[in-house]
Amino acid sequence: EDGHDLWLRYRPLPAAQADAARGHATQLVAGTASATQAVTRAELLRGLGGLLGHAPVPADAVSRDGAIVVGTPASSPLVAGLHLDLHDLGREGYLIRSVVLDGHPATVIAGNDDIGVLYGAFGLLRRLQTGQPIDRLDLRERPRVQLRVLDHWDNLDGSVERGYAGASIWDWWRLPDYLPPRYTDYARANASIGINGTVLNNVNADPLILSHAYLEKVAALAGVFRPYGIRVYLSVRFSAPIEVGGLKTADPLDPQVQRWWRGKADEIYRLIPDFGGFLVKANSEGQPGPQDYHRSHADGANMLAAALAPHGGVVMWRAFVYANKPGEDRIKQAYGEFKPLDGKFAANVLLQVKNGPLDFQPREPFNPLFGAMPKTQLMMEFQITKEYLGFATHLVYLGPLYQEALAADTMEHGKGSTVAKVVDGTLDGHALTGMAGVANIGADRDWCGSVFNQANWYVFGRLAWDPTLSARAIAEEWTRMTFGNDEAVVRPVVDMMMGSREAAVDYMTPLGLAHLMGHGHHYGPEPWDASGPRADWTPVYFHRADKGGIGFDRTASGSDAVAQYAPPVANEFASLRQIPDEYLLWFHHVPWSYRMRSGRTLWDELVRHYTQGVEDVARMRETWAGLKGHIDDERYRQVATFLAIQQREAQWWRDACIAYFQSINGLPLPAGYAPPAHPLKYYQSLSFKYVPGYSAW
Ligand code: BDP
Repeated sequence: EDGHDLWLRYRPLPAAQADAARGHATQLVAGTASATQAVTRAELLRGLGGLLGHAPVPADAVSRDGAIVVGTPASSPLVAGLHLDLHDLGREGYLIRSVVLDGHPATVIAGNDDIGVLYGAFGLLRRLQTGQPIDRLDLRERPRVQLRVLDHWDNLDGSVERGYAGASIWDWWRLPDYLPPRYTDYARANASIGINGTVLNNVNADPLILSHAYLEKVAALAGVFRPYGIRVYLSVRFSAPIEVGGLKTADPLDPQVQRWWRGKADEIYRLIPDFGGFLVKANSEGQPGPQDYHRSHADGANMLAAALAPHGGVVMWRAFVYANKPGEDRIKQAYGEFKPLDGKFAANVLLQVKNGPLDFQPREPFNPLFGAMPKTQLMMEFQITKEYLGFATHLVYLGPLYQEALAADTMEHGKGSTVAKVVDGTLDGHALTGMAGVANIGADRDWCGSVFNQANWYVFGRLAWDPTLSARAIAEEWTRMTFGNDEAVVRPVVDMMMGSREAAVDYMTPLGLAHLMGHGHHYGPEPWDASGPRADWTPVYFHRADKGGIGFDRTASGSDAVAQYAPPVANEFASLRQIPDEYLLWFHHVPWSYRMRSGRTLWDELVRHYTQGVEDVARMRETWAGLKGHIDDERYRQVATFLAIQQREAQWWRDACIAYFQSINGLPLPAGYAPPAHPLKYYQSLSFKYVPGYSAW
């Protein structure tokens, strides 16, 4: 049990359940005319064989009770003969129904297209894996979001930006010739949760990816992924016409530049007819972009979109921009840049917006661009890799973070105008919709650096399929698929997962604090850091602690970032009486003696939260220790070890932050709270070269 099988382990079900299900999986009537049909059939044989002890017998017709019949009306006369109502399922939806065929009870998995049927096969397997019966079924499913995409921040040298699970899984050296099974397993895993796109390379893009030699490698990967309904996309560098094309400019209004991109798109589509499109980070953190030529983001995006449009490709243009403007609140800048461009983007452009206005912090309010650009197709960008949440080792289930962002109410058209409805296009009637997650996948045996990190890949996919699903329900699904259906395991593990994100917020950045982590590497606490090169990369810029108080005044008396939200939201955030505690210091600078709802002072409350975070991790450890014997040794020990690391580092976060804030406010700790283990100097002396040096002093 090294985690390699992810949630597709297909270990034998308990005898009673397997016995009950076997009668409903006696035969498998499934075509192999297309590659997708073939992998669907193979997955069902593999999954049912594993779960039930023996696989159903492949057959051409239903000759006994309990057959599973799989296909589309076009691929299967049996399915066609059932005259199922498939019209509202789209291309990717599916139906699973218990029917009677030729006098025999059977189960049909049907869709309008092979890919919907594959999703249905995974849906049926998931039911079994999660301990549910497979008789008397009548399920209909279709994705609510069109583009469900992983963004790999993988570099062509094999490293992964913000990757904590080993090197890149793309072996550019041996591509396009060698295609190890791992690529297929990657595609299976993604298809099992409905992911239908992958951006192979880092947003800080190397222009070389657009060279013909690399495009052939990309085409080989696309060939592996195609049967699983996954399209490939590439991050492109805006200045590629210069670097790869030898032109003197990358000005989007220059006809030569436009021609170059059109030619490049044609070349790509000759190699990859179903290529997805481009992801672009432009004029952001030093990347080139249209503004280098005094053109707008829309000019840049639309020029690329025009090159892709004849082939059906899209541009995912990132809204993560913040120029180095001293004095201007960093979190306001993307809105300032993009809001005026609402309605100016071509039909095949999506604006890819991070969930919060800063940068994937443990907690942020929702990004005010959601709800502010009704004439633009906004797609969500979440981070799955835990850049700001403890890298590989900390157990932080991101479901609650995603759900919080998706459920946030923009109030754009009154109550119920949730971010989820912006993302699924229903709020403003957009057809082209998307959700991206920055992948946490690497070459480690377990793909994600820890077993629990796999849950974050899983929950991202499930929420991209349906942003209204609950984080808890998905955690339970994943737990059952990953650790089995032993109720003594499921409940405690799910509870532990569900509490884990709040624990991390508490020991890192409670009450609306953000960006207190170490410079560059983003690991561990450095709230004191005020070093260059940019003020808005430093913790002191964000927490603004001084003798008088702490927090960033973003009300009208400060940066007025609240004004970027619809009035009811702005009013709530601006009001000290109304603002939820969890966003307090994000929007307000308040005195240390400020009286919180709890009756405690802000300082006491802050200390309480930091301490709570550490205690919660201690409890997670106890929970896990209680599962010893219920979980195989290998995975048990890895998680136990990682939780011990997490507890030590939660303590480090708490102590370093408390020691620092205390050095500023000079206040005593509230009664009953232990002082930091070391003086502030100790925490400040820790270095981070290659690995965290907290034990080095
Ligand atoms: C930041 C990461 C940086 C990314 C950037 C981005 O630290 O590595 O390049 O986001 O999203 O969070 O472009």
